Amino acid sequence: MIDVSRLVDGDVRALARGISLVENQTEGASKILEQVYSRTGKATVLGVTGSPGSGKSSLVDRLIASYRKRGARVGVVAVDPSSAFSGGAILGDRIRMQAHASDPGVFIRSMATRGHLGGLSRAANDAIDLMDAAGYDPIIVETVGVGQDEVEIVRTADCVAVVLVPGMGDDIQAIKAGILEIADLFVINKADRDGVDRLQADLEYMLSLAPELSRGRPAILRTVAVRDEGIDPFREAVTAYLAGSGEGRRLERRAERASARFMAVLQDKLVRRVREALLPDDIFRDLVERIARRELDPYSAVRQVVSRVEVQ
Ligand SMILES: Nc1nc2c(ncn2[C@@H]2O[C@H](COP(=O)(O)OP(=O)(O)OP(=O)(O)O)[C@@H](O)[C@H]2O)c(=O)[nH]1
Ligand SMILES: [Mg+2]
Repeated sequence: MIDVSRLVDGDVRALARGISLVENQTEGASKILEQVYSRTGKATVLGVTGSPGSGKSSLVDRLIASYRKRGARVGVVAVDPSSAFSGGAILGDRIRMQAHASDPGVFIRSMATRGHLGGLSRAANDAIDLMDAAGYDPIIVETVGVGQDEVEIVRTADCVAVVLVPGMGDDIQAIKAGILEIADLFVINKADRDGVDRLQADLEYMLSLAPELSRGRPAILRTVAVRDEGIDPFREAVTAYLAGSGEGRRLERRAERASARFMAVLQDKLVRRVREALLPDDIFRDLVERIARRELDPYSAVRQVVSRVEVQ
């Protein structure tokens, strides 16, 4: 267990330990969240997503500096895509954001996408809550914009920034599926490269085709993260979005997040309870083997188990 009052007082070690506990789903992790939850909800959660290598971590690093200049304490959850493509982003994140490692006003946590029994989204949201309770605001969440889990994590952030880079050809087509819908603002990073105007024009055209976006058209910004260009405007666009989107939109997002969190915890707990009560390891293995041998289908197997579950 950890000392929750120390975590709430901003003790960095208590926070780090708390996050490890919720990440590993250890006994007592849910107790911590039960105790801190009423103190959460104060921080603005900013989601930063986009293709692998688009410069998300570099942007987050510069954003941290921009927020720090204004005295904010910044929390970061960087979800490691664990892909061969990006070659170990945790290391990348560390290097990219290293400048802030010794700053007590910055708390950075990298999370691997693999090995999350209770779900990556649940773990990331728990970490956000703990940072929130510890007084960090804003909390920036970096995930790659591919994969259901990753998109799920940022989807319910208070503001979602989608990072694009010029010169990736069909990239904008790939981005179309799912990502366009969740963007509250677009950031064209690596604007030092050729093709920026073309990308912006493509994006604007695509947005013009989108069926009426209930929340208005997302702003499009240009940045060169490695040269610290366009970062303050990025931060200001986030603030403007939050101010302009109104309380109603914020509450709507938060209701979505609450619903997703409730369902994730419910699923997790129910599956555990059912496994404990009705499916000890040997029976579970036996069922799985029969399903693998096609002697039993998974639907019938679940129906049999569920029929033995009493609700109430
Ligand atoms: N030319 C140029 N390179 C950039 C810019 N921003 C980032 N980069 C470079 O792009 C590479 C990837 O940057 P990251 O910040 O790690 O990108 P990322 O999106 O976090 O990557 P993953 O987390 O692995 O998906 C690095 O080599 C950066 O130095 C930019 O504005 N211009
Ligand atoms: Mg990164």
